Parts: sequence; structure tokens; C-alpha cells
Amino acid sequence: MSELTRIGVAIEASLLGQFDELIAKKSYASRSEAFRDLIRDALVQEQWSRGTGHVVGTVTLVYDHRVRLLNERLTSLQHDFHHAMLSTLHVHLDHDHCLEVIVVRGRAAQVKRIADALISMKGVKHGQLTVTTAGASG
Ligand code: NI
Repeated sequence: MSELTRIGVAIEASLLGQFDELIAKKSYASRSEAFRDLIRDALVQEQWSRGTGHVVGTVTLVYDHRVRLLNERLTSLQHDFHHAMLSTLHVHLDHDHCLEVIVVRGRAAQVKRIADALISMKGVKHGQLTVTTAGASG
């Protein structure tokens, strides 16, 4: 870890009280760690909104594998972007449904495009993209 810099933050007592309740619920050991995570999250979101930063994301899909050609389409799309695909986890949820978690890495705009293409496929019942930082900074 790099050297820490101490800063002072002025904040209303009521707002701080609510923040303390929130971080207790989330099991943070200290306010400092909670503040650092808020800042990191804001930076990831900003990087994400500019579309230029390098991000890692997970695309979670729940789909009905009986939908015609869906498996082929999902696989084909992942091969089209094979440089961005890091790993896939597949779970057979029940007789008809599959859960897939695909780890994607690349520029934010590309990761978003890939996720949108996967999630919007016919037969995908639910899809969610979660983005995080590639970890090079922060
Ligand atoms: Ni399956």
C-alpha cells in the first residue's frame, strides 16, 4: 500500500450519524476504509461514464437454454470478442435454466457494448453488468 495522507472532512452530525449506521451495517472496520471505498467507487463510475478507462466487468445472465439457437448465439458473440473474455462460469440452475457469469476486460465502452449484446438476446431472462477497476490504480 502507498503512503497514507490524512485529511480533515467537515460534515453535519446528522449526516455523519447516518453514514456511521450505514458502514456498521456493511461491517466496515473504520470510517476511513468506508470513505476510501466511496472514492474508489466514484472513480470507477467516472472512468466508466467516460468510456475510455480500462475496466473489468462481470456479466451475469439467466437464460432458458431451450430457446432456439440461444446457446450458439451466446457462444458465437463471446468468440467474436475473445480477446476481452477472461472466463465463464456456467451453472445448470434447473431443468430449463442456466446461469452464466462471464468475466470481461477491456475499455469501458467495449465492455458495455458486449454486455448489452449478451443481455438483450432473446431468451435471456435477466442480465446484469457489474463493473470494477482493472486494479492498476487506487
Ligand atoms: Ni446449463
